[in-house]
Amino acid sequence: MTTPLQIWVEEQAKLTKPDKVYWCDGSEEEAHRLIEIGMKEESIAGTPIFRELNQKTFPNSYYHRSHPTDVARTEHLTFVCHPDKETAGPNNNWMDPDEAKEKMRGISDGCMRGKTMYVLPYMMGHPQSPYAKACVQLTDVSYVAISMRIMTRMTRDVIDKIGSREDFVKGLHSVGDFDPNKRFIMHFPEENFVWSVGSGYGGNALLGKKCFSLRIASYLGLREGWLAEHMVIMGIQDPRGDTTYITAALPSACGKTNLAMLESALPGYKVWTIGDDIAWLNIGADGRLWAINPETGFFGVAPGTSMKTNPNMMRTLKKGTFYPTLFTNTALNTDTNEPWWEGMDGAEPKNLVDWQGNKWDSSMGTKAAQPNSRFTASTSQCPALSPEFNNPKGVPISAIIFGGKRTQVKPLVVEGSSWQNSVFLGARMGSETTAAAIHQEDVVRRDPMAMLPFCGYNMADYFGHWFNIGKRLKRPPKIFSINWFRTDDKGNYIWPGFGENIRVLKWIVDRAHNKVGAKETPIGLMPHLKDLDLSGLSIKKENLEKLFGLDVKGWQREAEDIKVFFEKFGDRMPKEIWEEFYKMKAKLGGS
Ligand code: SAT
Ligand code: MN
Repeated sequence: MTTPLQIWVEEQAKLTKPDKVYWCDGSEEEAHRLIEIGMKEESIAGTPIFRELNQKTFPNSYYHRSHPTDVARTEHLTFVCHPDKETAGPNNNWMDPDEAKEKMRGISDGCMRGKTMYVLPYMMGHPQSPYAKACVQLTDVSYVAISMRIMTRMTRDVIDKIGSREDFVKGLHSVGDFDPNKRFIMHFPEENFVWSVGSGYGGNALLGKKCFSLRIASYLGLREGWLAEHMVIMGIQDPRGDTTYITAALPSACGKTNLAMLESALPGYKVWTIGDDIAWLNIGADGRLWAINPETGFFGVAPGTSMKTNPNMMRTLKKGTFYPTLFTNTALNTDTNEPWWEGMDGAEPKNLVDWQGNKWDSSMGTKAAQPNSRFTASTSQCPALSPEFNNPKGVPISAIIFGGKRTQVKPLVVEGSSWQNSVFLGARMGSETTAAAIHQEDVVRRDPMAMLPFCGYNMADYFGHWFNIGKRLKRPPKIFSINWFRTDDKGNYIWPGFGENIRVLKWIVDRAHNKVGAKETPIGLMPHLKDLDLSGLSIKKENLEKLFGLDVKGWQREAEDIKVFFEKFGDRMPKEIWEEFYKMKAKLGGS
């Protein structure tokens, strides 16, 4: 009997016209075969898809160079195609679904000619989890097939699981000819379908990640009563041995991976990693919020990663198991055949080529590694991986953190005073832009809950959904905002960050367990300095003021910017958001 899955694959093959259709089984043997093909048969702009790295120091690692125009997410080419524009909201690009499909059919006709179509059956979430979803992605490049094998649970069992069902999650991906004018990432939330052409870059091409697990899943969550969030999931073990689970949302390239596997600077504390990018949050029978990580890999920013900033990630990258590790658009040390990037430990190697293969040294004033160069590695290789990682139920969440990169105005940590105030606290977040997407860098943009590029529907409804979830929780987590990125007058970071962030996490955990008090301020609850363990740090008094004080003038300006953003949502914005906004504004005083 022909199944809906087989029919769908045949239809896509008829349109894209590959030479071969190959159904992946996710095995180790297959991964080796595809890497061989990527080293010998497939290429991008004349460069083989994979090149073997030093197998002694970086076992089972391979190097990949993307097309030079294809190095980050392209938000301006990303569309969410609900039948009506209002459902997509001002936070998304929108196209009518029929028009979008027509356009994509034109671009996709024959786009896999001369290539193999890989059929990738995969699960997002543990197969035994009630929250897991069965998915199939088609792609025409081995890099994406191998990346998906690292990032998801890819097995043939998924095909049996789908059986004769039609409601599996569908992804059609082709790199096309990398022409940026024919590059689109189209989402069809009503059909659980993503159609992406023209880019091989992570967030545009690994369709289980941002496209499904956030944009499409957030809309599923709205209809089914759960949340798909851009969040780290981690356990914090205290000196007594008790572990408290928290999640943390930060925009792309703001340190989520470093946070997720932080090595504690405070004795007796230990962090357990569950995820570094995506959390699916469901309300458990006990009325608590429970989190699973639907992914099985890390797709993290390489520059700045070192034994000092993220020792667990460096260990993960060098672990070498039957999952390959990939390095994309880093520089290469041509003496040792190792990947290299700015901020790596040790002196600058003598013989380097940059991410485009040109001879490079730092006197040239350019970057050797593309600023958004990435590693792709299996979570199973992480020494801090939580024993709960594969628990199909997930872990119960006691605190949620919203963060962003703000060199000015925002203090180190603030707590929401109620669920309503906390949703507003998440909604008002802003962050300076990074290299993770193609746009001007280092400008502040509002990025509520770090979901601006990932919420698959109108964000006004998303805030409403957060309020509704709160009403159903019997034991809601406490909610905080953090900012590790304040700078002094010379532009140097004030807060030491990385392993020292445990000091703030400790306060958050203590608050979650009602062990310490907090003081009320116009923007929320802030710590009494005596409750924060700052022992051994030397932070100047004026800088402590920046981290823990309230810049009233700065916040009055901030309020104006927040208002302009909120107004975009018109009448659809929940009234609770405006209530909290005007409460804050009144407390801040001024005009
Ligand atoms: O490109 S990804 O979306 O996968 C990574 C990121 O930007 O967070
Ligand atoms: Mn991310």
